[in-house]
Amino acid sequence: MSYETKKIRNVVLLGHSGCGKTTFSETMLFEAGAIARRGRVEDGNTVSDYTNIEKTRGNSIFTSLMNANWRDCKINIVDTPGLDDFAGEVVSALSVTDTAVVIVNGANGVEVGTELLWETIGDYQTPALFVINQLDHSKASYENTLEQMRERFGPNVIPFQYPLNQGGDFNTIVDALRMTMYVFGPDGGKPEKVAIPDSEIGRAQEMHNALVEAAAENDEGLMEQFFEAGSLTEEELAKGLTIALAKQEIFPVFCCSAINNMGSGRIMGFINDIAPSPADRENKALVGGEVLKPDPNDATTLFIYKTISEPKVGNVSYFKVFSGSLKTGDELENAQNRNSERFNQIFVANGKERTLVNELKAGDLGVTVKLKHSHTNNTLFSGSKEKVIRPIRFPAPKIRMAVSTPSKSDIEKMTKALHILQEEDPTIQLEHSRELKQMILHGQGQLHLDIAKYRLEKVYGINLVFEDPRIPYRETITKPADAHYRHKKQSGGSGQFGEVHMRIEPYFEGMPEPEGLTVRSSEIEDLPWGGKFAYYWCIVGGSIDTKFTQAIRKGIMLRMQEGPLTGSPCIDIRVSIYDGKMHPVDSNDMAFQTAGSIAFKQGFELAGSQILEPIYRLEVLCDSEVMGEVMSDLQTRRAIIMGMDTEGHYQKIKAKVPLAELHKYSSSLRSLTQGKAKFSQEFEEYSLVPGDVQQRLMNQYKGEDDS
Ligand SMILES: Nc1nc2c(ncn2[C@@H]2O[C@H](COP(=O)(O)OP(=O)(O)O)[C@@H](O)[C@H]2O)c(=O)[nH]1
Ligand SMILES: [Mg+2]
Repeated sequence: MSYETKKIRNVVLLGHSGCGKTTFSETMLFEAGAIARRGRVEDGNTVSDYTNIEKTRGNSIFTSLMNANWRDCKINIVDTPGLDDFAGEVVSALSVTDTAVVIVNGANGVEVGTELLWETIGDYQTPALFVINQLDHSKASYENTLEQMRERFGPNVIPFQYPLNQGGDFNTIVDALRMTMYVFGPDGGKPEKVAIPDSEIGRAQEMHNALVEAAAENDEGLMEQFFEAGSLTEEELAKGLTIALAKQEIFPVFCCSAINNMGSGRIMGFINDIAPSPADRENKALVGGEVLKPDPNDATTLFIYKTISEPKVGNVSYFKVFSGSLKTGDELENAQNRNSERFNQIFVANGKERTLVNELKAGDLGVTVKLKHSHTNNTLFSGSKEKVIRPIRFPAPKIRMAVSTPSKSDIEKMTKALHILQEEDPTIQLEHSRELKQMILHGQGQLHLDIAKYRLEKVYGINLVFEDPRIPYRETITKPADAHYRHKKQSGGSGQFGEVHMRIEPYFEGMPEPEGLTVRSSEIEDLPWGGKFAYYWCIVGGSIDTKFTQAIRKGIMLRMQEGPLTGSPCIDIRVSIYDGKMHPVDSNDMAFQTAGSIAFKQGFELAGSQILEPIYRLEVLCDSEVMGEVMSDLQTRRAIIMGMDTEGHYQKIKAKVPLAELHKYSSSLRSLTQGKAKFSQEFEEYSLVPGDVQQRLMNQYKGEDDS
């Protein structure tokens, strides 16, 4: 059955790892009759955590799409992992959903994950409601949790319910929106509706008035009505709440014990009645920020927000129909690569279960298999006018690790498997670094990479080895030097002879011509590894024929590529060839290439040669209580603190840190601050390494060179 856009609700479950998202999704499916029996995370039989690795680990690692019919609506439920390492899964879910259900663990209060996710919800401006879960927990405190939420997320956090009891006996919720009370039986499920006892009326009424006021505030007509009548009708209230929710002017708070199946039904009712359908949200979905209305009669525009690879099936693509509708057999064009794709089968999903459907209308989420040319972030469209959905901005990598396999014969298999992982998870990036002679895997954190390693072993039978990634150092010089070298080889057959005299200088933009030399020709180029190389031909009197210009240059470039100090590329150097000698027979390209290379090396070592290291701009956001630890740790990493600031609830530390000191920083920061910090890093510049570091690197290279 296909649903009209207005009858669709796309909901994403967000929250700190372990707060109960997956358990909550299970109760939603059960309450809606989509499953006959509730699974448990501990038993590895929930709909959402269906992959082996999730069952083994007992927590979610991938987003999972599920759906349930509630009254006349279809609720698409996207369950997400709570750990920051899987932030990529969260942003892809937020790019296709219209309401965020933020689950907070009533026993732990607001946790780091909740705070980090709140920032991301803010970036997407997604309407959000809160569910205080685990109210059956012995340590549960609704009051403390609510207070922390208000403190952290602001005055728009508005309670719609409160528990009459908490802890092991929890079974009663006062609903201030409906002004009624729900009492659950021992097995949870459908509660009994009873009147609010007199002792609670005052508190409930006060809560009710506050949410009526909040609803009225966002619509002039309602405001007038509210001032005139002092209240709103049920219908007006619903209208006001829908507007306020869609504008992120209110963040309703509900109560729940997902493990005991108490509370999810009411929340689904609220989602059905009040939460926005795809048609109610102004969606600047198109590249360029234009709005695309989810009009089912419009041409079809579809966006792939996730791809997984399944044995025996191949690619499974998860998508949202942003406009028009999709029918079985439809052929769409891929906006990114112009290929045409035929949708032979379209499905709705419940975890790993997929059910065939004939049609999906604008706003709906679905699945298809075996698309040949389409990937995550691709838009597919019908009709002549191409529309491109704004790609998901995945978080930048936070950790890098060199990878290899014990058996060389497995390298190709490993690369193929890593590319499949990358297709499934764009926050995993594989880099073939010819410079570092390593394959580097970039990810969001140690756990993220460990999961990739685990999957390569279990799914693809490849034993992945992690090694410390090398640092892309650079070499340069700090003062001018002259050098010359005569290459002479006369052993049986054709000999080799070439002599080159050169001046080598640090290159900088706008530097004066080489003193005392006559420049015949010059070229300045951008080096593939960054920086500049200036090559000047200053030969007068023909001591070296110009036909050898490029051979000498080639010799120098080979040495520039693998500098004398650590074998790292050299940057920002000017070489002026001003004299030399030739032999009428034995001079050839090879002779002058060799002479150029060795003369350059000698000159380089006389010119105050220095190693440069990549410096990253680091921004650490942390709770003020852990700022001291973060700062002193940064000092042990040769960091230069550039400034401190506050950002919302966080202290922000800006620093410049050598990449060499940032290896596994994500794990150290997490353990140093118990997860109460997050960071971003970006390449900033190259700068000279300190003397002791230079010496250590040169000794190390020499050691490698000698071995
Ligand atoms: N006491 C209690 N435990 C819960 C509740 N909801 C979930 N849990 C437990 O909390 C743990 C994490 O649950 P899960 O649904 O995987 O959380 P997620 O990481 O947010 O998806 C599991 O052991 C659940 O059984 C609840 O309402 N009360
Ligand atoms: Mg989960």
